Amino acid sequence: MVRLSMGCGGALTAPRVVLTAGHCVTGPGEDTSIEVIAGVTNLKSGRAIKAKSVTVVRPAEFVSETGGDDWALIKLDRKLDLPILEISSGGADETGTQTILGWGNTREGSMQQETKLRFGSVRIVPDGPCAKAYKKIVDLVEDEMICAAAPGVDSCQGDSGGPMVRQLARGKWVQVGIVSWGLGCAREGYPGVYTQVSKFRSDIREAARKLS
Ligand code: 4AZ
Repeated sequence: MVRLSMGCGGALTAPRVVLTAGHCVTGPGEDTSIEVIAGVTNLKSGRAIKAKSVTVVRPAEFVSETGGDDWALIKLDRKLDLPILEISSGGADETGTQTILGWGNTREGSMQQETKLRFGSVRIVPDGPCAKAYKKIVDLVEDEMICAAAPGVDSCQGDSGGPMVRQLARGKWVQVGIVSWGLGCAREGYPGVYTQVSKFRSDIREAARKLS
């Protein structure tokens, strides 16, 4: 997991490529403005590994987080010697308990981002009930979004772009979602909404391969 200077999270999907949310970047093309902090949970640690962006890839279909296609890749100025987070191929990974993590706000409306990485457990909310919850606000793009919630636990502002992960039986972690949007944070009846990365797995892998 990495922290991005515009105030988002991300995950290392290849040694030189960060996967984040489409709405965290200003668009595709050359972008040398993003600073990346990796390899630490405490952003102020002297052991932090720092890198800069070179280019950004974002699907042409992206308009805004609620419209779907909310993913982007950031090519770094160098390879990082850190573990890679694999993207889930879907199926049983997209059920049950998930872990969300980030340096974002610990409550809705709080202005403060965290120095230490925080994490929490949430459970997948099926598309039907999630779409129903948001019906009055927006139509959930059910095949590109996956919802998750737990009482008092949620992603929040500043967590966007970071991963939702699941631990497999053998102990290995896979990425199931990207923090995307939601109404407020941890509001009862309004799950957090995540980019369903399994649906973009081949697009993301192909784009990352071209960047590497
Ligand atoms: C945000 O503003 C944000 N509760 C991220 C996730 C959620 C809400 C807001 C989901 O970046």
